[in-house]
Amino acid sequence: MDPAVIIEAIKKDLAEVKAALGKKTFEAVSAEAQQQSNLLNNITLEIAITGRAGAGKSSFVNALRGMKDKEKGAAPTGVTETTMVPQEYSHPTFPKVKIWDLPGIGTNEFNAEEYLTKVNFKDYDFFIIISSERFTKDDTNLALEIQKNKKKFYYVRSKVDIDIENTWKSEGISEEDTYERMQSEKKTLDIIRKECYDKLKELGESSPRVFLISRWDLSKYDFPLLQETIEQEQDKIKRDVLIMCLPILTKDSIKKKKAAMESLIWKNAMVSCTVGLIPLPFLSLGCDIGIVVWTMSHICKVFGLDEDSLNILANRVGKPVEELKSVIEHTPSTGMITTEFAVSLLKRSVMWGAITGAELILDCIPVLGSLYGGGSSFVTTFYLLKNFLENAVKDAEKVQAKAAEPKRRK
Ligand SMILES: Nc1nc2c(ncn2[C@@H]2O[C@H](COP(=O)(O)OP(=O)(O)OP(=O)(O)O)[C@@H](O)[C@H]2O)c(=O)[nH]1
Ligand SMILES: [Mg+2]
Repeated sequence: MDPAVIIEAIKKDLAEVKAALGKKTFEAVSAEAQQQSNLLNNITLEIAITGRAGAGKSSFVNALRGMKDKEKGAAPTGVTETTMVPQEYSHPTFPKVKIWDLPGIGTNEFNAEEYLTKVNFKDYDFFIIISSERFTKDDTNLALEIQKNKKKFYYVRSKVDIDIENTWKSEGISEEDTYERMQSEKKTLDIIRKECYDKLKELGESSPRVFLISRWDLSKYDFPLLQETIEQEQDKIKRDVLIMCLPILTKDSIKKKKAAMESLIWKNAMVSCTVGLIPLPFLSLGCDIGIVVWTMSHICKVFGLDEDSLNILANRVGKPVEELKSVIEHTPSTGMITTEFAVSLLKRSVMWGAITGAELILDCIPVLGSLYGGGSSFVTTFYLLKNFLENAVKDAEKVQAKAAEPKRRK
């Protein structure tokens, strides 16, 4: 590539970093980055799933974790499998994120207040109230009580796939009539939405919000909107945790994950060039390789490219995991992201630091002058992580496209 073009691209990136840096001092950014990494490693997010018996709570927990109902470790589901005490299920790759399968409400044994006390409502960040039919007084009483306790809740209407199928059958719309099916589906969803809205109004909700879902496909209906709404209503750090751990269901999820990671990588690149710095042999740069390794592994998990996430996705879409892995071009498997691997990438990335030159760096971001090598270590580390992220995004898109392909006929 033409060096002038490269220099322009670097200038643009550095200008973006400079804008993000704003008036913050380097110490402040460093503290922020460390705090962010610590929080991401340690923050807990407790999601409570509640609703009447049989509403689909346990099934929803399994869907969120990308699991089948009968799989080992899945929440037991079905008519005889009533959950009697809160059951905790960890997110498969971010274990500090917990999904709680709460006992069914409306058993007449407890009122809403007693129910919330019994399930230790203070422990949860927000509640999802599921119903597979009409919402009832039990649901709205519970919502009112949750609100009184200054927590957020979301009404979810489950099993809409059944309503849609039933309408197709009753209207005699065959599988071949795709257009008719689509129209009918839309009509059914509108009817359910209105029914839920009217019922909740009647029960005293002033401006009800209901999200329509099917446990069998979270990419359909209102689940992506529910995801988006919950994210918007969390504080910054919990929003980041949600963005990182929630499944990739739309192109938008990848975009959001990328933006969250972009804000993390430049900070981590800065920190890695100051804290616990070890000058690397044969490289005229110093950086804390541990931070670089952690950031790359984190990127893999966030984009579902680690072994566990790939297995879960393969399981969900019923394809061999090897088929999904076959389209990954750049991102190594998590076990391969070691210090040696990071050093080998740094060696390749070192040209960025060299091309940039101290003058250009200092011209763009003077504060970097205090770093090892007058900022060239930062540029090297930043470009390594930036490339890693760009590649992870491309790989994640390919994996999602592969997962979405119709299954091959045997
Ligand atoms: N078609 C369809 N079936 C669902 C959906 N969600 C749940 N089910 C089915 O509904 C039944 C009850 O689901 P569960 O998840 O066990 O319900 P629950 O709310 O946990 O029930 P309890 O623990 O007894 O209160 C199961 O047979 C599920 O397979 C859905 O979105 N679509
Ligand atoms: Mg259950």
